[in-house]
Amino acid sequence: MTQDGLKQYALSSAASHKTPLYGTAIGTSDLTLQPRSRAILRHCNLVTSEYEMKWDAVFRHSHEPDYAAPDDLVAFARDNGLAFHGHTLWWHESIPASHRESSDKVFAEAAMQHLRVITARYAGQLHSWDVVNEVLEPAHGRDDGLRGTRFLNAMGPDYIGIAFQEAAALDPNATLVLNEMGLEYAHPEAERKRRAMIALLERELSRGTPIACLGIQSHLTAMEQPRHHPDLRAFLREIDGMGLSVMITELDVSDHLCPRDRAERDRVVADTYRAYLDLVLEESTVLAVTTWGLSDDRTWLNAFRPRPDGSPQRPLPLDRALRRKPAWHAIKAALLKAAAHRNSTISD
Ligand code: 9MR
Repeated sequence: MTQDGLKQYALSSAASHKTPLYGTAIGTSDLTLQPRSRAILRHCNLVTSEYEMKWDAVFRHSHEPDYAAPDDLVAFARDNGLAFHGHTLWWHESIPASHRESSDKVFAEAAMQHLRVITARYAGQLHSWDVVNEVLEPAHGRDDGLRGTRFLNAMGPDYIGIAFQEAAALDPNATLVLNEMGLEYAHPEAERKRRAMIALLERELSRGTPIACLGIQSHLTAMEQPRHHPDLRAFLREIDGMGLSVMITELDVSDHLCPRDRAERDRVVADTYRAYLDLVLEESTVLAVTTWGLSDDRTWLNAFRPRPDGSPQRPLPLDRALRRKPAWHAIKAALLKAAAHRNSTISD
């Protein structure tokens, strides 16, 4: 079957033209396994790097950077006509071991050097970059809601603006994304984070920081994520009103609170995908929907949030045999609904 023939049955065909791209996080091990790389090509029109592009990953083996893995990922996307989303330039959890104890000055210089070199290396080849990741943590007690990190300590609160200015100068065509976790939840801390995000974006945009898009990670939990979520809706309207697009950057649905029965679990997970995507796609200009893995054997959740009964999590669109689950159909339906809506709005 030709690639076009495959695409016609794929999520990426629901996600085309005026609709968001659909993608997955990948690693280089996915590229060499034939059924897996085939599934990626079949279902996606965007890919992102799950960890191999991060600062600590690039400096994993020595003081010299090694770009072999990100080079392979970017080449895979280019050779197969997929958009590539870079993840991520500055994240407090991906600092190389050699810089955990370095002075603020040395740290700031090294962080800037990493940002400049990797942005320049892939300039013109990426659809978008997560420039900074998880910069807010209201529980850390600052008035501006910023997370206390080495980046903040070494460079002060201007570090976010600096990162975006540098990235924009080196790769003017990439959409620059500020990526955040926990904006999508229903508890009071999430609302505090949403308020802090609005204030941060207003501050940065008013001083000309070239943020184009808000990345909403969207690691959801089935039976916890509310079907109706007026606070999230209001937040997304405010983001839209600021002229920012949205990317759903790390979507998955943990089933650790669901009953063991597989069919029931899959139904609840799919339902969570559908309600969430419908809401975000209704309120935002969504550039891409990315799931944090494509099939259930490639999820971080078994390690991070194991099910109490010990059975493996089923949080992604495909099962371990790469067969479509109800979640796949839920994503497809949400993307098609968004496409129909956008087309009717455009022709109005
Ligand atoms: O899923 C990623 C895992 O394989 C890596 O070991 C880990 C550390 O680099 O990062 C995980 O991805 C995280 C993402 O980069 C940022 N948001 C939370 C994700 C899950 O922890």
